[in-house]
Amino acid sequence: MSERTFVMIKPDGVSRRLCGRVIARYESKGLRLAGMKMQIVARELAERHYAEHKYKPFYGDLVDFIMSGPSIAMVWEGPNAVEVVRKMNGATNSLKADPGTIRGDLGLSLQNNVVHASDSPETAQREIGLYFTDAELWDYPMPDAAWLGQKS
Ligand code: 3AN
Repeated sequence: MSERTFVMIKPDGVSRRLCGRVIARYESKGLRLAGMKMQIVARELAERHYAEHKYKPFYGDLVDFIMSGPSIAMVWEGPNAVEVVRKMNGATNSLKADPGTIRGDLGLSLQNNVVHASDSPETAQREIGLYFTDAELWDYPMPDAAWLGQKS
């Protein structure tokens, strides 16, 4: 069954000009891009996004970092999209992320770890709702979907 997940290319990924490479990985995997938006995240949105980390020591730095420059919010769709994207992104700490993952190949930092992705379908729903309206998400045919094992 198709699933949607929320993904963000963080300010470090944008400023290091890694957007194309990150997006190409998800596309090549066979996921469908359902929505995309570039912005400097407002403080209120950043705080809502990272509410679960509110009492962690790194919360302030995390919120400041995510607002430090433009980021790209995206919704990717496909079978098991949440788990698939988490695996492709690799471990939170880029220093420990396996080679072959986005963080393992493109990062060296714990905080500046290039991408964010939802950690469960429930989180995905919440995060998609924070960044996108229904009208900003798109459904369209994928001619190669059968080859990729997807219905459409
Ligand atoms: P993930 O992004 O892999 O889901 P989370 O949700 O545990 O990781 O953490 C959210 C973000 O907070 C991470 N992407 C990272 O930028 C930052 N972070 C997590 N743990 C730490 C830490 N111990 N020190 C500094 N920043 C951290």
